[in-house]
Amino acid sequence: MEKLIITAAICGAEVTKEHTQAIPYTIDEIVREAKLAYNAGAAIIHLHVREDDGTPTQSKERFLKAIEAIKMECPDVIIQPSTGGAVGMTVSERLQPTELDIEMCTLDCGTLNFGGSEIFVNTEDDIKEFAKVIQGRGIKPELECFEKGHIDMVLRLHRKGFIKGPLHFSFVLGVNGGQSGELRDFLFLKESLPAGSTYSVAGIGRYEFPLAVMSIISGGHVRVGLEDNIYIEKGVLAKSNGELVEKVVRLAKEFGRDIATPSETRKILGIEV
Ligand code: KMH
Ligand code: ZN
Repeated sequence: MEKLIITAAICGAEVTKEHTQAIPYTIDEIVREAKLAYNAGAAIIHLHVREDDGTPTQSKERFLKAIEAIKMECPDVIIQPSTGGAVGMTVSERLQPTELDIEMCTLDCGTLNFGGSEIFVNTEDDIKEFAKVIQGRGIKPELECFEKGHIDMVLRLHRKGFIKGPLHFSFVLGVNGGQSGELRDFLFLKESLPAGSTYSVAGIGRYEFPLAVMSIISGGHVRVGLEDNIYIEKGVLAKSNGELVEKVVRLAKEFGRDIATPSETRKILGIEV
C-alpha cells in the first residue's frame, strides 16, 4: 500500500480554550502545535487562523504571518489553509488565503447543518466560484465532503470541467448535521469514488480513531487534530495535536503502513513543486 499521509487539523474555528487549553489562537501557539504535529509525523497542516482572543478570521495577513512562522520551524511541511473559515463568512472573505503562495487548500463541496442553529453554506454556484479561483491559481484542492451528496456534486463539477483531476477527497464525518462515521458510511463514500482518486478521512469527536483505522487498512489517508476531536481516549483530553498524530503513527505501524514525508505526499497527490 501507498505510504500514509497524515494531516493535522491543529486549530479550526469552533473549538475554544473553554473546551481545551491546547487549542492554539496566537501565532506562537499555532507554531507550537504545528511543530508538535509535524515532528510526530504530519505531512500536511490544515490551517485556520484566529485573532489572539480566539475569534476566527480569514485575514490574508494573519494567514501569511502564521505560514511564515510555521515554515521557519517546519520548512518542508505542506500547509493547507482552510477556505471554509467559520460559519457565516462570505465567499470573498473565505477566499483570502488563496491569494498567498500556497500549495493546497480546502474546497468545501456542499451545504449542511452544522449543529444548533448553524448552517455551513456552500451552494453550487459558491463551489464553482471557489473551484475556479483555486484552479486558476494552481492550488491543489482537498475536496471536503461531509456526506454522499457532496461527492456527487464533485463528480458533476468534474465532468463539467470546474474541478480538475486527479481528485483528492476528504471525508469529514460525524458533524452534527452531516453523515455519521460508521463503517457503512465510510464504505459507501469510499466505493463512490472514481478510480484514480485519493482520499483522507477526518472523523469528528469519537469517530476520529475508528475512521483512522478504517482508512489505514483500506489504503486511504488520515486527518486528526484538535479541530476535529479533543480527546486522546474516552474522557481524556489530548495534550496537543502532536499526541493525536502520534497515536495515528502507532496505529499505522500496527497495520504495516509507513508514514509519508511531505515530499512523498507531494508525489502521491500530484502537487507540483
Ligand atoms: N469551520 C467549518 C465551518 C474547511 O476548513 O474547509 C468549515 C471547515 C471546513 O472547517
Ligand atoms: Zn477546517
